[in-house]
Amino acid sequence: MSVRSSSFAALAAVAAIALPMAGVVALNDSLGSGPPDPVRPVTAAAGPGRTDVMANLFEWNWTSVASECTGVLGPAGYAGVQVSQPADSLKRTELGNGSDTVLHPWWEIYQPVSYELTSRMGTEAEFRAMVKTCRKAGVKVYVDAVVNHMTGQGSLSYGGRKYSHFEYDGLYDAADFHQKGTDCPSASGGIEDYNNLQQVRKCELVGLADLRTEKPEVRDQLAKYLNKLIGYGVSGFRVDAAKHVGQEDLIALENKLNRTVDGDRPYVALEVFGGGPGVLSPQAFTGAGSAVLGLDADIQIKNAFKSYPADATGSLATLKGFGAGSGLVASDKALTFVQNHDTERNGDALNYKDGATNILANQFLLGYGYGTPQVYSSFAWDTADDSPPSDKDGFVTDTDCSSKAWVCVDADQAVTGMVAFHNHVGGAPVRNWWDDGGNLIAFSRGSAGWIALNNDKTAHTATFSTGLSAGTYCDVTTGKVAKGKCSGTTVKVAAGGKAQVTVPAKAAVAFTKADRV
Ligand code: ARE
Ligand code: CA
Repeated sequence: MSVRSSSFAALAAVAAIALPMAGVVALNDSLGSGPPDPVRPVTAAAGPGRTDVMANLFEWNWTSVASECTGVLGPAGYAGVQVSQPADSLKRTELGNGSDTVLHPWWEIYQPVSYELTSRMGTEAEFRAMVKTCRKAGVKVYVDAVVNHMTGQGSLSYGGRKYSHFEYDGLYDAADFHQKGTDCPSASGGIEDYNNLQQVRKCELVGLADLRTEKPEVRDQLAKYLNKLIGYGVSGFRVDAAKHVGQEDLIALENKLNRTVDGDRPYVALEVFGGGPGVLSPQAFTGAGSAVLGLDADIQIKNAFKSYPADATGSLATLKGFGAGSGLVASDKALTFVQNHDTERNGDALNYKDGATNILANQFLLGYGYGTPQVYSSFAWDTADDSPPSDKDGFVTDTDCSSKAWVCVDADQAVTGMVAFHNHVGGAPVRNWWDDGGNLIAFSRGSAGWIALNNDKTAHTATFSTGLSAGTYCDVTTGKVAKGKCSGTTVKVAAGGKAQVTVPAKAAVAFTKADRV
Protein backbone atom coordinates (compact mmCIF):
# COMPACT_ATOMS: atom_id res chain seq x y z
CA MET A 1 0.00 0.00 0.00
CA SER A 2 2.65 2.49 1.07
CA VAL A 3 4.90 1.38 -1.80
CA ARG A 4 2.07 1.89 -4.26
CA SER A 5 1.10 5.31 -3.03
CA SER A 6 4.67 6.57 -2.89
CA SER A 7 5.36 5.41 -6.43
CA PHE A 8 2.18 7.16 -7.51
CA ALA A 9 3.38 10.32 -5.79
CA ALA A 10 6.73 10.03 -7.57
CA LEU A 11 5.00 9.55 -10.91
CA ALA A 12 2.76 12.54 -10.28
CA ALA A 13 5.77 14.68 -9.41
CA VAL A 14 7.53 13.69 -12.63
CA ALA A 15 4.41 14.39 -14.65
CA ALA A 16 3.96 17.78 -13.00
CA ILE A 17 7.46 18.80 -14.05
CA ALA A 18 7.60 17.10 -17.41
CA LEU A 19 4.25 18.12 -18.87
CA PRO A 20 4.56 21.90 -18.64
CA MET A 21 8.16 21.77 -19.86
CA ALA A 22 7.07 19.78 -22.88
CA GLY A 23 4.38 22.38 -23.54
CA VAL A 24 6.82 25.25 -23.49
CA VAL A 25 9.45 23.55 -25.61
CA ALA A 26 6.89 22.59 -28.21
CA LEU A 27 5.49 26.08 -28.17
CA ASN A 28 8.79 27.84 -28.70
CA ASP A 29 9.85 25.31 -31.31
CA SER A 30 6.72 25.85 -33.28
CA LEU A 31 6.99 29.60 -33.11
CA GLY A 32 10.67 29.45 -33.94
CA SER A 33 11.27 32.26 -31.45
CA GLY A 34 14.07 32.92 -28.96
CA PRO A 35 14.74 31.41 -25.56
CA PRO A 36 12.11 29.39 -23.68
CA ASP A 37 9.65 31.45 -21.70
CA PRO A 38 11.39 31.98 -18.35
CA VAL A 39 8.14 32.24 -16.41
CA ARG A 40 6.52 29.17 -14.94
CA PRO A 41 3.87 27.93 -17.35
CA VAL A 42 0.47 27.07 -16.01
CA THR A 43 -0.28 23.88 -17.89
CA ALA A 44 -0.35 21.94 -14.64
CA ALA A 45 -3.18 24.13 -13.35
CA ALA A 46 -5.57 22.38 -11.07
CA GLY A 47 -8.97 22.66 -12.67
CA PRO A 48 -12.11 20.64 -12.68
CA GLY A 49 -10.75 17.11 -12.57
CA ARG A 50 -11.89 14.20 -14.68
CA THR A 51 -14.79 13.57 -12.37
CA ASP A 52 -16.06 17.14 -12.38
CA VAL A 53 -18.90 18.43 -14.49
CA MET A 54 -19.53 22.04 -15.38
CA ALA A 55 -22.77 23.73 -16.39
CA ASN A 56 -22.58 26.56 -18.93
CA LEU A 57 -25.40 28.96 -18.07
CA PHE A 58 -25.03 31.20 -21.08
CA GLU A 59 -26.45 34.69 -20.52
CA TRP A 60 -28.31 33.81 -17.33
CA ASN A 61 -28.36 36.85 -15.09
CA TRP A 62 -26.34 36.67 -11.88
CA THR A 63 -29.24 36.22 -9.50
CA SER A 64 -30.56 33.35 -11.64
CA VAL A 65 -27.13 31.69 -11.73
CA ALA A 66 -26.99 31.96 -7.94
CA SER A 67 -30.37 30.30 -7.46
CA GLU A 68 -29.49 27.55 -9.95
CA CYS A 69 -26.29 26.85 -8.00
CA THR A 70 -28.25 26.45 -4.79
CA GLY A 71 -31.34 24.75 -6.17
CA VAL A 72 -29.97 22.50 -8.92
CA LEU A 73 -26.24 22.48 -9.63
CA GLY A 74 -24.92 21.92 -6.11
CA PRO A 75 -27.44 19.20 -5.17
CA ALA A 76 -26.98 17.44 -8.55
CA GLY A 77 -23.21 17.26 -8.14
CA TYR A 78 -22.05 19.81 -10.68
CA ALA A 79 -18.57 20.95 -9.67
CA GLY A 80 -18.53 24.15 -11.67
CA VAL A 81 -20.51 26.70 -13.61
CA GLN A 82 -19.36 28.79 -16.54
CA VAL A 83 -20.93 32.22 -16.60
CA SER A 84 -21.06 34.81 -19.35
CA GLN A 85 -18.68 37.66 -20.07
CA PRO A 86 -19.25 39.92 -17.03
CA ALA A 87 -17.49 43.15 -18.02
CA ASP A 88 -19.40 46.25 -19.07
CA SER A 89 -20.13 46.11 -22.81
CA LEU A 90 -21.66 47.77 -25.82
CA LYS A 91 -25.33 48.66 -25.48
CA ARG A 92 -26.80 49.36 -28.88
CA THR A 93 -29.04 52.38 -29.30
CA GLU A 94 -30.07 51.79 -32.88
CA LEU A 95 -30.34 48.99 -35.39
CA GLY A 96 -27.43 48.30 -37.73
CA ASN A 97 -27.73 48.10 -41.47
CA GLY A 98 -29.37 45.58 -43.77
CA SER A 99 -31.22 42.64 -42.29
CA ASP A 100 -30.43 43.68 -38.71
CA THR A 101 -33.68 43.52 -36.72
CA VAL A 102 -32.55 42.87 -33.13
CA LEU A 103 -31.63 45.90 -31.03
CA HIS A 104 -29.90 43.95 -28.26
CA PRO A 105 -28.45 40.80 -29.85
CA TRP A 106 -26.82 38.30 -27.43
CA TRP A 107 -23.42 39.23 -28.84
CA GLU A 108 -23.39 42.76 -27.42
CA ILE A 109 -21.51 41.27 -24.45
CA TYR A 110 -18.56 40.29 -26.67
CA GLN A 111 -17.72 43.97 -27.09
CA PRO A 112 -16.25 45.01 -23.72
CA VAL A 113 -15.98 48.67 -22.87
CA SER A 114 -14.50 48.62 -19.36
CA TYR A 115 -13.57 46.05 -16.72
CA GLU A 116 -16.17 47.34 -14.28
CA LEU A 117 -18.80 44.67 -13.91
CA THR A 118 -22.04 46.41 -14.78
CA SER A 119 -23.51 44.27 -17.51
CA ARG A 120 -26.66 42.90 -19.05
CA MET A 121 -26.45 40.16 -16.40
CA GLY A 122 -26.42 42.47 -13.40
CA THR A 123 -24.27 44.63 -11.18
CA GLU A 124 -20.81 44.01 -9.77
CA ALA A 125 -22.37 43.44 -6.34
CA GLU A 126 -24.74 40.85 -7.80
CA PHE A 127 -21.84 39.15 -9.55
CA ARG A 128 -19.86 38.92 -6.30
CA ALA A 129 -22.88 37.62 -4.40
CA MET A 130 -23.44 34.99 -7.10
CA VAL A 131 -19.85 33.71 -6.84
CA LYS A 132 -20.19 33.51 -3.08
CA THR A 133 -23.51 31.67 -3.25
CA CYS A 134 -22.30 29.20 -5.88
CA ARG A 135 -19.13 28.42 -3.97
CA LYS A 136 -21.16 27.85 -0.84
CA ALA A 137 -23.25 25.35 -2.83
CA GLY A 138 -20.03 23.55 -3.83
CA VAL A 139 -19.99 24.97 -7.35
CA LYS A 140 -16.88 26.78 -8.61
CA VAL A 141 -17.33 29.68 -11.00
CA TYR A 142 -15.56 30.00 -14.36
CA VAL A 143 -15.78 33.24 -16.31
CA ASP A 144 -15.88 33.88 -20.04
CA ALA A 145 -13.00 36.33 -20.48
CA VAL A 146 -12.66 38.57 -23.53
CA VAL A 147 -9.02 39.65 -23.71
CA ASN A 148 -8.37 39.90 -27.44
CA HIS A 149 -10.37 42.98 -28.23
CA MET A 150 -12.75 45.74 -27.24
CA THR A 151 -15.61 46.99 -29.44
CA GLY A 152 -16.51 47.15 -33.10
CA GLN A 153 -19.51 49.43 -32.99
CA GLY A 154 -21.57 51.78 -30.84
CA SER A 155 -20.57 54.48 -28.36
CA LEU A 156 -22.54 53.71 -25.17
CA SER A 157 -22.25 50.87 -22.64
CA TYR A 158 -24.62 49.15 -20.21
CA GLY A 159 -22.71 50.87 -17.42
CA GLY A 160 -23.44 54.24 -19.08
CA ARG A 161 -19.89 54.80 -20.37
CA LYS A 162 -19.08 56.64 -23.59
CA TYR A 163 -16.31 55.29 -25.78
CA SER A 164 -15.04 55.14 -29.32
CA HIS A 165 -13.28 52.36 -31.27
CA PHE A 166 -9.78 53.10 -29.89
CA GLU A 167 -10.63 55.18 -26.78
CA TYR A 168 -11.71 53.65 -23.49
CA ASP A 169 -11.56 56.16 -20.70
CA GLY A 170 -8.70 55.51 -18.29
CA LEU A 171 -8.09 52.05 -19.73
CA TYR A 172 -6.83 52.07 -23.31
CA ASP A 173 -6.12 54.52 -26.13
CA ALA A 174 -5.07 54.13 -29.77
CA ALA A 175 -1.49 53.16 -28.83
CA ASP A 176 -2.89 50.02 -27.17
CA PHE A 177 -4.46 48.64 -30.35
CA HIS A 178 -3.05 46.95 -33.44
CA GLN A 179 -3.25 49.23 -36.44
CA LYS A 180 -3.72 48.55 -40.12
CA GLY A 181 -0.39 48.82 -41.93
CA THR A 182 1.82 48.99 -38.85
CA ASP A 183 0.73 45.68 -37.32
CA CYS A 184 -2.02 44.24 -39.47
CA PRO A 185 -1.09 43.38 -43.07
CA SER A 186 -4.60 43.01 -44.54
CA ALA A 187 -6.00 45.68 -46.83
CA SER A 188 -9.19 46.08 -44.79
CA GLY A 189 -7.56 45.95 -41.35
CA GLY A 190 -9.71 42.91 -40.60
CA ILE A 191 -8.97 39.19 -40.65
CA GLU A 192 -9.54 38.17 -44.25
CA ASP A 193 -7.66 34.87 -44.09
CA TYR A 194 -8.03 32.67 -40.97
CA ASN A 195 -4.93 30.69 -42.01
CA ASN A 196 -2.65 33.75 -42.03
CA LEU A 197 -0.72 34.05 -38.76
CA GLN A 198 -0.20 37.83 -38.75
CA GLN A 199 -3.80 38.50 -39.73
CA VAL A 200 -5.22 36.12 -37.15
CA ARG A 201 -3.23 37.72 -34.34
CA LYS A 202 -2.94 41.35 -35.33
CA CYS A 203 -5.92 42.21 -37.50
CA GLU A 204 -9.46 42.87 -36.31
CA LEU A 205 -11.74 39.89 -35.73
CA VAL A 206 -15.10 40.91 -37.26
CA GLY A 207 -14.12 44.57 -36.88
CA LEU A 208 -13.35 44.44 -33.14
CA ALA A 209 -10.55 46.81 -32.01
CA ASP A 210 -7.63 44.41 -31.48
CA LEU A 211 -5.57 44.83 -28.32
CA ARG A 212 -1.77 44.90 -28.45
CA THR A 213 -1.56 41.91 -26.13
CA GLU A 214 2.21 41.87 -26.64
CA LYS A 215 2.42 45.25 -24.85
CA PRO A 216 3.31 45.09 -21.12
CA GLU A 217 0.79 47.82 -20.18
CA VAL A 218 -2.03 45.99 -21.96
CA ARG A 219 -1.10 42.70 -20.28
CA ASP A 220 -1.11 44.53 -16.94
CA GLN A 221 -4.63 45.89 -17.50
CA LEU A 222 -5.89 42.45 -18.49
CA ALA A 223 -4.18 40.75 -15.55
CA LYS A 224 -5.62 43.36 -13.19
CA TYR A 225 -9.09 42.58 -14.47
CA LEU A 226 -8.72 38.80 -14.28
CA ASN A 227 -7.09 39.02 -10.85
CA LYS A 228 -10.02 41.11 -9.65
CA LEU A 229 -12.29 38.23 -10.67
CA ILE A 230 -10.00 35.71 -8.98
CA GLY A 231 -10.16 37.91 -5.89
CA TYR A 232 -13.94 37.61 -6.00
CA GLY A 233 -13.59 33.82 -5.84
CA VAL A 234 -13.55 32.93 -9.55
CA SER A 235 -11.70 29.65 -10.28
CA GLY A 236 -10.81 30.04 -13.93
CA PHE A 237 -11.65 31.28 -17.39
CA ARG A 238 -12.93 30.40 -20.82
CA VAL A 239 -10.69 32.61 -22.94
CA ASP A 240 -12.60 34.02 -25.87
CA ALA A 241 -10.83 34.24 -29.25
CA ALA A 242 -7.64 32.71 -27.78
CA LYS A 243 -6.44 31.87 -31.29
CA HIS A 244 -6.28 35.60 -31.96
CA VAL A 245 -4.21 36.34 -28.89
CA GLY A 246 -1.63 33.65 -29.60
CA GLN A 247 0.31 31.28 -27.37
CA GLU A 248 3.06 33.66 -26.24
CA ASP A 249 0.75 36.42 -25.08
CA LEU A 250 -1.61 33.95 -23.41
CA ILE A 251 1.20 32.34 -21.42
CA ALA A 252 2.57 35.75 -20.43
CA LEU A 253 -0.89 36.81 -19.26
CA GLU A 254 -1.55 33.58 -17.38
CA ASN A 255 1.76 33.95 -15.58
CA LYS A 256 0.51 37.22 -14.13
CA LEU A 257 -2.54 35.56 -12.61
CA ASN A 258 -2.89 34.98 -8.90
CA ARG A 259 -3.81 31.68 -7.35
CA THR A 260 -7.49 31.11 -6.73
CA VAL A 261 -9.04 31.34 -3.27
CA ASP A 262 -8.61 27.55 -3.11
CA GLY A 263 -4.87 27.97 -3.64
CA ASP A 264 -4.87 26.50 -7.16
CA ARG A 265 -3.64 27.93 -10.43
CA PRO A 266 -6.71 29.16 -12.31
CA TYR A 267 -8.16 26.72 -14.85
CA VAL A 268 -7.84 28.27 -18.31
CA ALA A 269 -9.80 26.85 -21.27
CA LEU A 270 -8.88 28.36 -24.62
CA GLU A 271 -11.32 28.99 -27.45
CA VAL A 272 -9.59 27.83 -30.64
CA PHE A 273 -11.74 26.68 -33.55
CA GLY A 274 -10.24 23.77 -35.47
CA GLY A 275 -9.22 23.84 -39.10
CA GLY A 276 -6.31 26.23 -38.82
CA PRO A 277 -2.83 25.05 -39.81
CA GLY A 278 0.10 24.40 -37.46
CA VAL A 279 0.36 26.93 -34.63
CA LEU A 280 -3.23 28.01 -35.28
CA SER A 281 -4.62 24.54 -34.54
CA PRO A 282 -6.25 23.64 -31.20
CA GLN A 283 -3.54 20.98 -30.67
CA ALA A 284 -0.90 23.72 -30.77
CA PHE A 285 -2.65 25.52 -27.90
CA THR A 286 -2.77 22.62 -25.45
CA GLY A 287 0.47 23.84 -23.85
CA ALA A 288 -0.76 27.42 -23.54
CA GLY A 289 -3.56 26.86 -21.03
CA SER A 290 -5.19 24.10 -19.02
CA ALA A 291 -7.39 22.93 -21.89
CA VAL A 292 -8.88 23.86 -25.23
CA LEU A 293 -12.59 23.93 -26.03
CA GLY A 294 -13.94 20.76 -27.63
CA LEU A 295 -14.97 22.48 -30.84
CA ASP A 296 -14.03 19.49 -32.99
CA ALA A 297 -15.57 17.08 -30.48
CA ASP A 298 -19.00 18.68 -30.80
CA ILE A 299 -18.86 18.27 -34.58
CA GLN A 300 -18.11 14.55 -34.20
CA ILE A 301 -20.96 14.22 -31.71
CA LYS A 302 -23.37 15.93 -34.07
CA ASN A 303 -22.29 13.78 -36.99
CA ALA A 304 -22.84 10.62 -34.96
CA PHE A 305 -26.20 11.67 -33.57
CA LYS A 306 -27.55 13.45 -36.60
CA SER A 307 -26.43 13.76 -40.18
CA TYR A 308 -28.02 15.15 -43.30
CA PRO A 309 -30.58 15.21 -44.79
CA ALA A 310 -32.09 16.51 -41.60
CA ASP A 311 -34.39 13.54 -41.06
CA ALA A 312 -31.55 11.03 -41.32
CA THR A 313 -29.45 9.97 -38.37
CA GLY A 314 -25.74 9.29 -38.26
CA SER A 315 -24.64 6.25 -36.38
CA LEU A 316 -23.73 5.97 -32.72
CA ALA A 317 -21.58 2.97 -33.53
CA THR A 318 -19.07 5.44 -35.03
CA LEU A 319 -18.37 6.73 -31.52
CA LYS A 320 -16.28 3.67 -30.62
CA GLY A 321 -12.89 5.15 -29.72
CA PHE A 322 -14.27 8.72 -29.60
CA GLY A 323 -11.71 11.13 -28.12
CA ALA A 324 -7.97 10.95 -28.63
CA GLY A 325 -8.73 7.79 -30.64
CA SER A 326 -10.77 9.79 -33.14
CA GLY A 327 -8.22 12.56 -33.63
CA LEU A 328 -9.20 14.86 -30.77
CA VAL A 329 -6.85 16.34 -28.16
CA ALA A 330 -6.08 14.29 -25.06
CA SER A 331 -8.99 13.96 -22.66
CA ASP A 332 -7.35 16.00 -19.89
CA LYS A 333 -6.77 18.83 -22.39
CA ALA A 334 -10.38 19.26 -23.49
CA LEU A 335 -13.37 21.16 -22.13
CA THR A 336 -16.12 19.30 -23.95
CA PHE A 337 -19.78 19.97 -24.70
CA VAL A 338 -22.54 18.99 -27.07
CA GLN A 339 -22.81 22.65 -28.07
CA ASN A 340 -21.88 26.16 -27.02
CA HIS A 341 -23.40 29.51 -27.88
CA ASP A 342 -21.62 29.66 -31.24
CA THR A 343 -22.00 26.08 -32.39
CA GLU A 344 -25.67 25.79 -31.39
CA ARG A 345 -26.26 28.48 -34.00
CA ASN A 346 -23.69 27.82 -36.72
CA GLY A 347 -24.63 24.26 -37.66
CA ASP A 348 -21.50 22.64 -36.18
CA ALA A 349 -23.43 21.09 -33.31
CA LEU A 350 -26.75 19.74 -32.16
CA ASN A 351 -28.94 22.27 -30.37
CA TYR A 352 -31.95 22.30 -28.08
CA LYS A 353 -34.26 22.13 -31.10
CA ASP A 354 -33.03 18.55 -31.54
CA GLY A 355 -34.97 17.73 -28.37
CA ALA A 356 -34.48 14.14 -27.18
CA THR A 357 -31.44 13.72 -29.44
CA ASN A 358 -29.76 16.63 -27.68
CA ILE A 359 -30.46 15.16 -24.24
CA LEU A 360 -29.18 11.78 -25.40
CA ALA A 361 -25.96 13.35 -26.69
CA ASN A 362 -25.42 15.02 -23.31
CA GLN A 363 -25.95 11.65 -21.65
CA PHE A 364 -23.36 10.12 -23.95
CA LEU A 365 -20.77 12.81 -23.15
CA LEU A 366 -21.31 12.47 -19.40
CA GLY A 367 -21.31 8.69 -19.56
CA TYR A 368 -18.31 8.31 -21.81
CA GLY A 369 -16.05 10.70 -19.94
CA TYR A 370 -14.00 12.37 -22.67
CA GLY A 371 -12.75 15.77 -21.50
CA THR A 372 -14.14 17.91 -18.71
CA PRO A 373 -17.81 17.74 -19.72
CA GLN A 374 -19.94 20.82 -19.79
CA VAL A 375 -23.75 20.95 -20.02
CA TYR A 376 -25.08 23.95 -21.94
CA SER A 377 -28.29 25.72 -20.86
CA SER A 378 -29.46 28.97 -22.37
CA PHE A 379 -32.39 30.77 -23.95
CA ALA A 380 -34.58 29.75 -26.89
CA TRP A 381 -34.14 31.61 -30.16
CA ASP A 382 -35.65 31.97 -33.62
CA THR A 383 -32.99 33.97 -35.39
CA ALA A 384 -29.26 33.73 -34.80
CA ASP A 385 -29.08 37.26 -33.36
CA ASP A 386 -31.99 37.02 -30.90
CA SER A 387 -31.61 38.72 -27.54
CA PRO A 388 -31.95 36.69 -24.36
CA PRO A 389 -35.24 37.52 -22.55
CA SER A 390 -34.60 41.08 -21.39
CA ASP A 391 -36.28 44.23 -20.21
CA LYS A 392 -36.64 47.17 -22.59
CA ASP A 393 -33.13 48.36 -21.75
CA GLY A 394 -31.52 45.04 -22.58
CA PHE A 395 -30.97 43.83 -19.02
CA VAL A 396 -31.50 40.07 -18.94
CA THR A 397 -34.56 39.04 -16.94
CA ASP A 398 -34.68 36.11 -14.51
CA THR A 399 -34.41 32.63 -15.95
CA ASP A 400 -37.71 30.77 -15.84
CA CYS A 401 -37.14 27.11 -16.63
CA SER A 402 -40.88 26.50 -16.86
CA SER A 403 -41.25 28.98 -19.73
CA LYS A 404 -40.48 28.19 -23.36
CA ALA A 405 -38.08 31.13 -23.44
CA TRP A 406 -35.40 29.19 -21.54
CA VAL A 407 -33.96 25.72 -22.03
CA CYS A 408 -32.62 24.27 -18.76
CA VAL A 409 -30.84 21.14 -19.93
CA ASP A 410 -28.73 21.22 -16.74
CA ALA A 411 -31.80 20.50 -14.59
CA ASP A 412 -33.29 17.65 -16.65
CA GLN A 413 -33.43 14.40 -14.62
CA ALA A 414 -32.07 12.50 -17.63
CA VAL A 415 -29.01 14.76 -17.41
CA THR A 416 -28.60 15.21 -13.64
CA GLY A 417 -28.79 11.43 -13.26
CA MET A 418 -25.81 11.21 -15.61
CA VAL A 419 -23.92 13.89 -13.66
CA ALA A 420 -24.16 11.58 -10.66
CA PHE A 421 -23.12 8.65 -12.87
CA HIS A 422 -20.12 10.62 -14.14
CA ASN A 423 -19.03 11.56 -10.64
CA HIS A 424 -19.39 7.99 -9.46
CA VAL A 425 -17.43 6.27 -12.23
CA GLY A 426 -14.60 8.84 -12.11
CA GLY A 427 -11.71 7.90 -14.36
CA ALA A 428 -12.73 4.25 -14.88
CA PRO A 429 -11.98 3.22 -18.47
CA VAL A 430 -14.58 2.48 -21.13
CA ARG A 431 -15.02 -1.30 -21.27
CA ASN A 432 -17.54 -3.81 -22.64
CA TRP A 433 -18.21 -1.67 -25.72
CA TRP A 434 -21.12 -3.08 -27.67
CA ASP A 435 -22.93 -1.76 -30.72
CA ASP A 436 -25.33 -3.08 -33.31
CA GLY A 437 -23.47 -1.25 -36.09
CA GLY A 438 -26.19 1.37 -36.00
CA ASN A 439 -27.77 3.48 -33.33
CA LEU A 440 -27.73 1.23 -30.29
CA ILE A 441 -24.53 1.28 -28.24
CA ALA A 442 -23.55 0.26 -24.72
CA PHE A 443 -20.43 0.33 -22.61
CA SER A 444 -19.32 0.08 -19.03
CA ARG A 445 -16.93 2.29 -17.12
CA GLY A 446 -14.69 -0.37 -15.70
CA SER A 447 -16.86 -2.23 -13.23
CA ALA A 448 -18.24 1.00 -11.74
CA GLY A 449 -21.13 1.75 -14.06
CA TRP A 450 -22.86 0.81 -17.30
CA ILE A 451 -24.88 2.70 -19.92
CA ALA A 452 -26.80 1.88 -23.10
CA LEU A 453 -27.92 4.57 -25.56
CA ASN A 454 -30.52 4.17 -28.28
CA ASN A 455 -30.80 6.87 -30.94
CA ASP A 456 -33.40 5.00 -32.97
CA LYS A 457 -37.06 5.95 -33.17
CA THR A 458 -38.04 2.53 -31.79
CA ALA A 459 -37.14 0.67 -28.59
CA HIS A 460 -34.57 -2.13 -28.72
CA THR A 461 -34.01 -5.11 -26.48
CA ALA A 462 -30.67 -6.90 -26.26
CA THR A 463 -28.51 -8.83 -23.82
CA PHE A 464 -25.45 -6.92 -22.68
CA SER A 465 -22.32 -7.51 -20.61
CA THR A 466 -22.52 -4.79 -18.00
CA GLY A 467 -19.27 -5.40 -16.11
CA LEU A 468 -21.27 -5.12 -12.86
CA SER A 469 -22.06 -7.79 -10.35
CA ALA A 470 -25.43 -9.49 -10.12
CA GLY A 471 -28.25 -7.47 -8.57
CA THR A 472 -31.09 -5.08 -9.26
CA TYR A 473 -30.13 -1.56 -10.22
CA CYS A 474 -31.99 1.73 -10.54
CA ASP A 475 -31.74 3.49 -13.92
CA VAL A 476 -30.39 6.98 -13.11
CA THR A 477 -31.87 8.52 -16.24
CA THR A 478 -35.41 7.89 -14.99
CA GLY A 479 -35.10 7.82 -11.23
CA LYS A 480 -33.15 7.72 -8.00
CA VAL A 481 -32.72 5.42 -5.09
CA ALA A 482 -34.39 6.74 -1.95
CA LYS A 483 -34.92 4.64 1.18
CA GLY A 484 -33.89 1.52 -0.74
CA LYS A 485 -36.53 2.12 -3.43
CA CYS A 486 -36.00 3.16 -7.05
CA SER A 487 -38.30 5.90 -8.35
CA GLY A 488 -37.59 4.94 -11.98
CA THR A 489 -36.97 1.86 -14.08
CA THR A 490 -35.01 -1.05 -12.59
CA VAL A 491 -32.64 -3.42 -14.38
CA LYS A 492 -31.72 -6.94 -13.27
CA VAL A 493 -28.12 -7.99 -13.77
CA ALA A 494 -27.60 -11.77 -13.70
CA ALA A 495 -24.57 -13.66 -12.42
CA GLY A 496 -21.65 -12.99 -14.77
CA GLY A 497 -22.80 -9.44 -15.39
CA LYS A 498 -25.25 -10.15 -18.22
CA ALA A 499 -28.47 -8.18 -18.43
CA GLN A 500 -31.35 -8.19 -20.83
CA VAL A 501 -32.36 -4.57 -21.22
CA THR A 502 -34.97 -2.75 -23.24
CA VAL A 503 -33.64 0.67 -24.19
CA PRO A 504 -36.54 2.98 -25.10
CA ALA A 505 -36.47 5.00 -28.32
CA LYS A 506 -34.19 8.07 -28.14
CA ALA A 507 -33.19 7.29 -24.58
CA ALA A 508 -30.53 5.80 -22.35
CA VAL A 509 -30.47 3.32 -19.51
CA ALA A 510 -27.64 3.78 -17.02
CA PHE A 511 -26.66 2.76 -13.52
CA THR A 512 -23.64 2.55 -11.26
CA LYS A 513 -22.58 0.27 -8.45
CA ALA A 514 -24.10 2.81 -6.08
CA ASP A 515 -27.56 2.50 -7.66
CA ARG A 516 -28.28 -1.00 -6.40
CA VAL A 517 -31.63 -1.55 -4.76
C1 ARE B 1 -20.88 41.42 -34.25
C2 ARE B 1 -21.56 41.41 -35.60
C3 ARE B 1 -20.53 41.67 -36.69
C4 ARE B 1 -19.78 42.98 -36.40
C5 ARE B 1 -19.15 42.89 -35.02
C6 ARE B 1 -18.43 44.16 -34.62
O1 ARE B 1 -22.18 40.16 -35.81
O2 ARE B 1 -21.21 41.78 -37.93
O3 ARE B 1 -18.76 43.15 -37.37
O4 ARE B 1 -20.19 42.64 -34.07
O5 ARE B 1 -19.28 45.23 -34.55
C7 ARE B 1 -19.75 37.22 -31.27
C8 ARE B 1 -20.63 37.04 -32.48
C9 ARE B 1 -20.26 38.01 -33.58
C10 ARE B 1 -20.27 39.44 -33.05
C11 ARE B 1 -19.23 39.46 -31.94
C12 ARE B 1 -19.06 40.86 -31.31
O6 ARE B 1 -20.50 35.71 -32.95
O7 ARE B 1 -21.24 37.90 -34.61
O8 ARE B 1 -19.94 40.34 -34.10
O9 ARE B 1 -19.64 38.57 -30.89
O10 ARE B 1 -20.23 41.30 -30.77
C13 ARE B 1 -13.74 33.04 -35.31
C14 ARE B 1 -12.88 33.19 -34.05
C15 ARE B 1 -13.61 32.82 -32.79
C16 ARE B 1 -14.97 33.51 -32.69
C17 ARE B 1 -15.76 33.19 -33.95
C18 ARE B 1 -17.10 33.89 -33.96
O11 ARE B 1 -11.69 32.43 -34.22
O12 ARE B 1 -12.81 33.21 -31.68
O13 ARE B 1 -15.01 33.63 -35.12
N1 ARE B 1 -15.71 33.11 -31.49
C19 ARE B 1 -15.73 33.96 -30.27
C20 ARE B 1 -17.08 33.92 -29.56
C21 ARE B 1 -18.12 34.60 -30.42
C22 ARE B 1 -17.79 36.09 -30.43
C23 ARE B 1 -16.34 36.36 -30.55
C24 ARE B 1 -15.39 35.36 -30.50
C25 ARE B 1 -15.91 37.76 -30.48
O14 ARE B 1 -17.40 32.64 -29.15
O15 ARE B 1 -19.41 34.39 -29.96
O16 ARE B 1 -18.45 36.71 -31.55
O17 ARE B 1 -15.78 38.08 -29.10
C26 ARE B 1 -13.39 29.22 -38.91
C27 ARE B 1 -12.13 29.85 -38.31
C28 ARE B 1 -12.42 30.35 -36.91
C29 ARE B 1 -13.61 31.27 -36.92
C30 ARE B 1 -14.83 30.55 -37.49
C31 ARE B 1 -16.02 31.47 -37.57
O18 ARE B 1 -13.68 28.02 -38.22
O19 ARE B 1 -11.07 28.92 -38.28
O20 ARE B 1 -11.29 31.04 -36.41
O21 ARE B 1 -13.92 31.67 -35.58
O22 ARE B 1 -14.52 30.09 -38.80
O23 ARE B 1 -17.14 30.69 -37.68
CA1 CA C 1 -5.41 39.80 -31.56
